[in-house]
Amino acid sequence: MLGISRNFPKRNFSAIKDLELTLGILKPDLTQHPFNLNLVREMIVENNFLVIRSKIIKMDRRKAEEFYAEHRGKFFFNRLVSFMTSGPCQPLILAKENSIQSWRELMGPTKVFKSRFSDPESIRGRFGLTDTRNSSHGSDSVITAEQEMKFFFPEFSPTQFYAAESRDFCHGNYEFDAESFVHKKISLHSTNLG
Ligand code: RTP
Ligand code: MG
Repeated sequence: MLGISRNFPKRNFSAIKDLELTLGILKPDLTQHPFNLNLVREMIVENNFLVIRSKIIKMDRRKAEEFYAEHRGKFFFNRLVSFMTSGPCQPLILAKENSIQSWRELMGPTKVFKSRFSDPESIRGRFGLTDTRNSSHGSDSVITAEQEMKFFFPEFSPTQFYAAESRDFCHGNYEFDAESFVHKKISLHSTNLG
């Protein structure tokens, strides 16, 4: 269902200055709508986000409640947790200069009934269904980005990424794997062996 591949555009390989990491989630309303899911994936690549890590998971109630703990007690909490456990989610580690703000701009405002008018070309403006079923999540600060990356990708180390991978990405030394929806560092060793 989620393994659709289309021809994604290649980005212009110019040097990038500083990659910032953020955590995005493609929510169940999107993952259960393959045509829209693929359009959003295209938006991500076209907007020059590098997809550093990507996985598809199904959250159980405990995990979703933990992720949204800051919203416990709010009127939409139960609805939000039920929605987030209703189907697969695709958490993503995204990299770009100023990625936290840039990803939130691409998502558009939280409230879909607003974003359809104010930001019709954003992810939520184009694909969101309701104020809760709003297609995507994005970290709102450097601190939450770190916490949320750890929550979904405990095996990923930002320190290790900056030490071992980010330079290659900054210099365009990567390729895009549409099937797994991730940008991969090109191993010069393996290409030389041909
Ligand atoms: P997110 O955390 O998902 O990136 O969204 P956000 O910062 O823009 O919004 P936030 O206030 O953190 O709310 C988290 C998620 O709760 C759902 N929500 N439903 N009135 C409602 O029904 C309502 N309000 C918020 C949305 O899924 C929102 O993204
Ligand atoms: Mg939030």
